[in-house]
Amino acid sequence: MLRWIMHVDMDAFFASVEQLDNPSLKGLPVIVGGLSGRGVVSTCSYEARKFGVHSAMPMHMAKRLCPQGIYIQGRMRRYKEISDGIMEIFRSFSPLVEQLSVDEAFLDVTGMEGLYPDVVALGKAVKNKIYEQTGLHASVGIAPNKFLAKLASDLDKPDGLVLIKHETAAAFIAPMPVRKIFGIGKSAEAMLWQYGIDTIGKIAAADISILQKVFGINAQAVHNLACGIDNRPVVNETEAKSIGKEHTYDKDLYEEADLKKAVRDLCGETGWRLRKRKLIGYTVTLKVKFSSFKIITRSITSELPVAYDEEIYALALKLMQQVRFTEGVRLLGVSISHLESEDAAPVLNFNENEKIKKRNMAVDFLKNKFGESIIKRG
Ligand code: TTP
Ligand code: MG
Repeated sequence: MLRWIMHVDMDAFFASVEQLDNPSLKGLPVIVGGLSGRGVVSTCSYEARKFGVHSAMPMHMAKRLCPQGIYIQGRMRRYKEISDGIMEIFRSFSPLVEQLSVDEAFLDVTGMEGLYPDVVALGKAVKNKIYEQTGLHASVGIAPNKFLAKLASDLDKPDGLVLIKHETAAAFIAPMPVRKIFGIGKSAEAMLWQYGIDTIGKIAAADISILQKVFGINAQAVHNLACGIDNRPVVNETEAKSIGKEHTYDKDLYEEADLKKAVRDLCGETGWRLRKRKLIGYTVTLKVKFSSFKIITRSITSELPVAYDEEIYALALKLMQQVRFTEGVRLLGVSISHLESEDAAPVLNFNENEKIKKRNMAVDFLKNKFGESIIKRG
């Protein structure tokens, strides 16, 4: 049976949701992102892209390029809500769905084309169902594997549907620039150019020893991709749905200062575990077990992705304010959920804070090197 993988990616996702919720914005250049001083563009409608505006661009630059644009502060909670509905639709088509980010997923649809005239009809059915249930457009790529499917979904955006066939896959990608291979960035591209390699086809034809100079131990994997080969399976979300840390104290805690310090340490450990797995999260949960063994939990969902200790602690503090500490505390727990891959969620640059990032990176380095308990906040 031929393997078929589908990659679905929503078009101009955050901006399209804003246009959906406020139809008077349809057809207009809509720019979504952080509107504060150092905010950046999360995304923009295709109308705004004509002005050169794009994701990750500083907001002030976007305003210069497109002064007539409509600028909207991102509303992550709303996007998540719609995203959950879309993922549900995917699961109605295939039991094997791997969510990559808020607006994209892989579906393993092997064998399912039997229920439709062909795989393209299946792709159309997915697109139609998304549109009927949400009013939003998606682009679909269908191919023998993940790499090709993701590449395909991007080729005919917006509202696209591209099929890459097994027998023609390698020839189809051969003329494409090397940067189309996930993981090949500017520096690898420049090194490849030194060897006269500027297309995927030339990587496929290159000597493995040359590729080793550029990609080290990943040379074979890159070569495979260039040949259109990618055996990675689509994996269901068996991954932990939340990450966190809890601790039972030798003596019950009573003092506010002690409670805060304990929560702060738990946030540090949670953040570290999160970043070690290259994840970000949106929902922070605080668990408190009192002397009487009564347990309460409080959660808060952030509009912005959270990855750093300080960000987690700021939310945990808000949760502490919602709890009435009328007796001693035996146990505290902090966890974070609604997780996403750090790469798949470039939304981090909503409000990038370089200082916080650098400090966390330094702490993580030491913890990775010397173990988790090396650093606690003074
Ligand atoms: P993308 O799928 O990369 O972009 P998009 O859906 O807006 O546009 P298209 O797919 O049609 O090219 O990202 C999905 C959402 O993630 C996007 O709507 C906003 C958010 N995002 C950021 O916040 N920052 C970024 O740098 C990127 C690339 C996306
Ligand atoms: Mg998208």
